Amino acid sequence: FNYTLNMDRTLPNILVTGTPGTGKTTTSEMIAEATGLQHVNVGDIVKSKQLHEGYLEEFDTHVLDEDKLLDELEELLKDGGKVVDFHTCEIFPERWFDLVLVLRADTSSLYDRMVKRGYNKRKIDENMECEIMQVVLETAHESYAPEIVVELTSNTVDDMESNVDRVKQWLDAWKINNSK
Ligand code: DAT
Repeated sequence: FNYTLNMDRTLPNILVTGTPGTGKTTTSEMIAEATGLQHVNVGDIVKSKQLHEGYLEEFDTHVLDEDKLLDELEELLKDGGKVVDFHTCEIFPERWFDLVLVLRADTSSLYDRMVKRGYNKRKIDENMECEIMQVVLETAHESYAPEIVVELTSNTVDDMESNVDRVKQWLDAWKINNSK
C-alpha cells in the first residue's frame, strides 16, 4: 500500500496529540470552530467503524487494526484541512501532517480530569507515568521533523484559548506561504 499523499493540499493537516486528558478533543473542537478546519476524532472513528481487533479488558482499551485505520484516515486526510486528535502519533505517515501539537498538562490537572472521567486506577497510573515521562512528546520528536512539533501547555481554559489563537495565526501564515 502506498501512502503517498497529494502534497499539493490547499489546506494543512494538523495532528493534536498528548496523553489522555491533556485536552486534545476540547482543543481540537475549538480549533475547528475558530478556523473552519474539520475535527477528526480518531478514537471515535476506531470505535464507530470497528477499526480494532477487540477490546483489552485489563488495559480498558481497544487493540487498533492499524492497517484499516490508516486506510480510512488516508482517504479523509488526502485533501487536507483536518485537525486529527489521537493519543499516539507514531503510527501515522510523517507526510500527512504540517503541524504536530503535543498538549501537556501538569499532574494535578491531569489526575483530576481522569478521576472525573471514571478511569480505573491502573489507567490513571499508566497515563500519569506517560505524562511525567514525556512519552508522547518524545515520540513526536522521533516521528516528525523538529520544526513542525510544538509543545503546548494545557492546564487552564486560558491556555486552551491562547493555543487556539496560536494555531489560527499559524494557519493564516500557512495559507499565505502556500498560496498559488
Ligand atoms: P483528551 O481528548 O486529551 O483526552 P479532553 O479534551 O477530552 O482530553 O479533556 C478532558 C477533560 O478535561 C474535559 O472535561 C475538558 C478538560 N480539560 C482539558 N483540557 C483543559 C484545559 N486546558 N483547561 C481546563 N479543562 C481542560
